[in-house]
Amino acid sequence: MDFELSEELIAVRDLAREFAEKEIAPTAAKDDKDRIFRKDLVQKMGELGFYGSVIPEDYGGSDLGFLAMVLITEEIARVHSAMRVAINMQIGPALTLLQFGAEEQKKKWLPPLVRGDTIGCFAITEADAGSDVAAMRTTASKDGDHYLLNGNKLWISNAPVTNGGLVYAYTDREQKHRGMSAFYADMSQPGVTCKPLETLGAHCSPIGELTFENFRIPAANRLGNEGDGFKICMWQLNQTRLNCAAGALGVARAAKEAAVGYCNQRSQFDQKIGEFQMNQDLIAQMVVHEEAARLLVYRAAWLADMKKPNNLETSIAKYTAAEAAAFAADAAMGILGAYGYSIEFPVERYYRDAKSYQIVEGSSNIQKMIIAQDTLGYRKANRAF
Ligand code: GRA
Repeated sequence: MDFELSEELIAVRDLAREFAEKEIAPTAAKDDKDRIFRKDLVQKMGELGFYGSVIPEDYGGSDLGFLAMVLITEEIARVHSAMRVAINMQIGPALTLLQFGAEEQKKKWLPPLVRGDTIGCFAITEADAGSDVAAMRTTASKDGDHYLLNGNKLWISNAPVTNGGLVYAYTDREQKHRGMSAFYADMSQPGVTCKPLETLGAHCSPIGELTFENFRIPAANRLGNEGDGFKICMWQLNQTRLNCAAGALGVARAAKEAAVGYCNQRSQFDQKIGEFQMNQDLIAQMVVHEEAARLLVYRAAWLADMKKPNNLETSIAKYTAAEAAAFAADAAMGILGAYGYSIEFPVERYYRDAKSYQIVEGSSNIQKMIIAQDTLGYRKANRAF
């Protein structure tokens, strides 16, 4: 077992760290406060190849792999978690197109997603279909060589700014999950409207509700066959879950760094607050949870790079990293006290952003369900496609 990163991976990680610290950090607090979508930064990340690490060169990527993707993602999320969501909105559709798209579809849609010219999204969730993906109601009915999409997608990241992404809908509701299909949709076409929504955290990641009313999608935009949608969706969630796991790891690290810095700077009762054992307990737990999460996230990425099934390992990594982020943000706020609670300092942003990781891309409870059911033999989490 080799725990050393290659020189190439170290260089990629350092590039992402430098970009995050020089270009994202200076305005992160203000961008968060003003809820600004930094399209310029999203496109710069595209220029730097941050979305292309998992995409072959033929389609505009660098093919560096999943380990590169998680290293980049961790560095970006450490500085501003909302910018991590932007990465996921590009690589989620891109990876799914790469896996299930026909050659023509890949040639057409992948390079602009990798560059950041297309601002991506993926529309799965609905008002009554969160954890229960198969409960979605959006339909796609055949109309000549098009489909007419009708329905509402809720909590869709990038909804207010997207011009292209994946939409999942039923082509045959009678077939339950086996009647779901996946489409690539040009979101700049008429028939889709967006109502922007606001959330507790991730303020620089615009989110909203998409309403499709007789929205026309060419039949040529379907991925795979009619009825393949649920399995495509499950495959996609496994990829985007790994990105979230890496993002949570970045937030856990940021919160720990803030706590450590403050412990060494702040004195009370004539000693540095790091000397109090109750704070040492929190620091130790932060370190342990973060390190465990890092090893699990890197292992899941390594398995993906080896083209080995990794759904179970990704769920374990996502759960561990999300809990590590939530713990670290909460502990950091305890250590920083009023300075943590104040909006003048970044810990309250970490706290708000950390919470999202226990909810998105399959909640912590969904990850636990997958892990436990696999262990008990009720479900096989790992599948080969
Ligand atoms: O028997 P079959 O042939 O019909 O197949 C079944 C099963 O074998 C069928 O699907 C197959 N299947 C899979 N196939 C390939 C199940 N899992 C997989 C897989 N991983 N790969 C039905 O299976 P089932 O187990 O009966 O399905 P279910 O109980 O309806 O649902 C399963 C499950 C709960 C795991 C699923 O619905 C799920 O993952 N739910 C969580 C939803 C989720 O993660 N949503 C994320 C929304 S997007 C988002 O959060 C954006 C965040 C943005 C950001 O911050 O980055």
